[in-house]
This record gives sequence, C-alpha cells and structure tokens, in this order.
Amino acid sequence: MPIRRPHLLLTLMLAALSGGLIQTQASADQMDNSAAMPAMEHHHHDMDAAAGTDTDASHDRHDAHQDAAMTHDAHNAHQSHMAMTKNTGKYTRKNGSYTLPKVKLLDMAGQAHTLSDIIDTDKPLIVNFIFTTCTTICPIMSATFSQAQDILGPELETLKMVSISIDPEQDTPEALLKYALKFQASPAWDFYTGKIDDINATLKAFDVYRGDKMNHIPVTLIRAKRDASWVRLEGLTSAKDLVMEYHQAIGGEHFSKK
Ligand SMILES: [Cu+2]
Repeated sequence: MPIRRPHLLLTLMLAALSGGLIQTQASADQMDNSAAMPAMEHHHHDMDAAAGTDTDASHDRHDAHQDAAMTHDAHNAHQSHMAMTKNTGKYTRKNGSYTLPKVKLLDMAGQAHTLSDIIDTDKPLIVNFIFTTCTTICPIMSATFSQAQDILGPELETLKMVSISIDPEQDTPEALLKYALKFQASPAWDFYTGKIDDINATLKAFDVYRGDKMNHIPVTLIRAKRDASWVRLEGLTSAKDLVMEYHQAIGGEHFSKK
C-alpha cells in the first residue's frame, strides 16, 4: 500500500523497538500484532468494508459477536449506530460557535499541544471525533477523510484535518499512529488524544460529548478561517459531500481561484 507518511511508519517501528527492550508478555503480544508490516495488510480489508456501501455482512457478524457481552443500553446504542451506518450521505448542516477550554492534547508522537494551538491556525480546518477501536461509524468517517484527501489532492497542503479521539484510555498516541497509517493519513491530517478530563472538556466544548463512547454521534466541523463560525455536519457524509461542504464553507475567495 502507498505510505503517505513514511516518517510515521518509522516512528511506529522505533516505538516497537524501544518497547521491545522493556517488554512484558502483554506488550510483546501487542507488538507482534501491530508493528509488523504484514499485519498492516489486514487493515485494507477493514477499510474497504468501511468505505463500501454494503457493510451488512460485517454488521451481522458484529451483532452476533457483541450480543453476549453487551448490556441492554449499550446494545440499544449499538443498534442506533447500526441504523446510522446505513444512512451514509444523509446529514444535517448548521452553524456553530464554540468556546474552547484551555487544555492540552497529545499528538501521535506523544507531544503535548494546547487545544488553541491546534485550532488557531490560519488554514481552514476539518475536524471530527473518532476512536480507533470503533467498529461502527468511526471507520466510515475515517475512510471518508481518507478519500477526501484523494479528492482534495494538492489542495490538501492548504488545509488541516484533525481527528480527536473520544476514547483516550484506549487511544494512546501509538494507537493513533497505527490508525493514521491504516487510513493513509497525509501530513495534513493529524490525530490527537489526551487526558480523559481534557478530552471530555474538549468534547463538551464542541457539543459532541455523549457520556459514553457507544453513544457517540458522527460530527464533522469545518471552519474556513480563524474568526469564522463553524459549519457543523451531523451524520455520515460521503467524501464527495465532505469536499463539497468544505469548498462551500471556505467560500468564494478560495473557491473562485480554481
Ligand atoms: Cu465510532
């Protein structure tokens, strides 16, 4: 597969190597699964399933596998997710303005950045909220971001895409790194995690906090520039729709140059 960010792969391999020096049995198992190149190949399949329209088969398998373990509430949330995944291409759009908390988030290398440093950029922003172990809407949203990169092409250099984890306990910087590689994230697309309180404060500020990751909603936020209000898309967009919404949001001054 084409690796858009060879430096990410290198970081991942270095992380695996340094982990190897002080490995426990559990981490050794993890490394075996994650660091080896052949393991990456399996992810293609996941992504293809997520990107395609017919994911019913994987849903059924997923339902069967989850039924035993899930609580009633979680199961209901899961079912509503399943309903949502069948609605790709139906979304709502509204404007939003959000007051962001003074928190720090961690990038894929484990470096801390203030949320305002991440968000306060002159580049247009596209932001979503995901967790790497999600088997429902997040792989679809991430495949959409991945495909949007292809549509945007050279225009990618003029914008920033940001995915913020809603599951900071599972989503270590290394987990995000693997996820970024799986979805062929370009240098324009960054992933962040952080301390639970900081992540929750961030999610609350963007009105995407739903108390439990199983209840999360598909939200994509687009901001044309620093002082502009946000365009809030709720629901699953196709990559084409996302790019169309992005171009609409950044408006004439960028768009008319094309
Ligand atoms: Cu999800």
